[in-house]
Amino acid sequence: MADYFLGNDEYFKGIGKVAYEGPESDNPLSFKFFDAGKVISGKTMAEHLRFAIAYWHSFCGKGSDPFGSPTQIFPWDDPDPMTAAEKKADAAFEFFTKVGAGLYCFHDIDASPDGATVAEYEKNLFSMAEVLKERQDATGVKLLWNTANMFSNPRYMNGAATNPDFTVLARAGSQVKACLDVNVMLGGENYVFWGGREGYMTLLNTQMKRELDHLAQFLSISRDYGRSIGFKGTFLIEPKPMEPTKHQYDFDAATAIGFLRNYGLDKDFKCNIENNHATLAGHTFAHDLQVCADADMLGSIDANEGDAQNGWDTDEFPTNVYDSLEAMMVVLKSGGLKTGGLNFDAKLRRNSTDSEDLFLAHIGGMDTFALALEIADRIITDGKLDAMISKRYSSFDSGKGADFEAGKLSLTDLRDIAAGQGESERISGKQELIKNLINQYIFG
Ligand code: XLS
Ligand code: NI
Ligand code: NI
Repeated sequence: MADYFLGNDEYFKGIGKVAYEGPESDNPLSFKFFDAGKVISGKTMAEHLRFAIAYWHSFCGKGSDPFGSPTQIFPWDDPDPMTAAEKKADAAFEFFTKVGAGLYCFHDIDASPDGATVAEYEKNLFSMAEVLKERQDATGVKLLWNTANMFSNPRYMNGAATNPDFTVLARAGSQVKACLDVNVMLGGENYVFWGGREGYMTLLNTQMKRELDHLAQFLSISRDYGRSIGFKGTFLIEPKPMEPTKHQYDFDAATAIGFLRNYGLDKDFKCNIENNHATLAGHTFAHDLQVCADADMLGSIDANEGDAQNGWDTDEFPTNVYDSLEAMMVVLKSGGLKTGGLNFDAKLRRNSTDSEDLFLAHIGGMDTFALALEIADRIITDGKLDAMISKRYSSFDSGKGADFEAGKLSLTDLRDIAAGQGESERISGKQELIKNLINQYIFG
């Protein structure tokens, strides 16, 4: 990956390319566990993990919250919006190359100023896409996915594709069309729909079925347009149960997959699973990943984590090795991330205001997933856990259990088998043993 800032203003002054220095290093600006070129089961760590940087949190989010103003002062700010956007792109590519992430993700209006009209919006976006293309070519950094922000502008307060007002739906369509054009220009590997306001605040004013039909129709024509202009990648739905709506239609992986299948969209769409969204839905990260893996719908991952005591999307950088490890076990067993990636949809805390903090946050996230990858690979290759699981289900491997799986037994057959077999043994699930074993793999 070529360095980017050479010849431009350097925004993260005094910070060079982050290198692997190993677990003994006391240099905070080095990787302790992420060793990009290290081969694990036939692929390098970088190939397995496919890290991506989220433009919005890292280069747009200024730390404001409902109680206070921005705390971040970006050296790439500029009073002229197009100049600011170009400087931001320079800062972003400087960061990508210094931290060593090969992929990035952005919303349209993260990268380019919004417009008062469709034409103005398109003009800004297409001109910024040229800028991004140049930076991609200069550095080798690639686009994991882009998306349309159809939730911030007040016009989307009642939804975008599920808005009861057709004029708003049409405007949303204009954004998706432009974003797909840009995706193809930039060689994006996926295209994301996160339906932040696709849901309702109260059922008392909502025709839910009609809104879901509209959403499906909107996604279908977006798919058709994307395919017609040569988009060969995967469309991704990013489930989230709520926030900002009271109820979001893509509640969790199972709901999103049911919706996609119901409307015949499951050939072109997969899921982008975010840890903090899964936990908001009352699941674990691994649960939503497993639901996708089992349905061959695992597209990509928004790597972050929530706060166990909070009921909202706090978008923290992942540092929890245990959760990440369970996630990586699902990913590895399902054949890896393929065209997906690990996108750090995570933000610095409001009071993390040093320019090195963005590096430290990403280094921590990358190291966490590197550890998770190594340990998950060890657990899988070792086979002890898998052997325990196989044994647990072995009554279905042969005899009547296998006949049941093959659809050869009726309910009456089950009755007759049960009548002749006596009481079942109690077979322990061995949860305590398994958890101890995992700790042994982590710390042993
Ligand atoms: C918000 C979502 C959002 C999507 C992209 O909760 O995670 O950031 O990833 O629109
Ligand atoms: Ni996300
Ligand atoms: Ni989120």
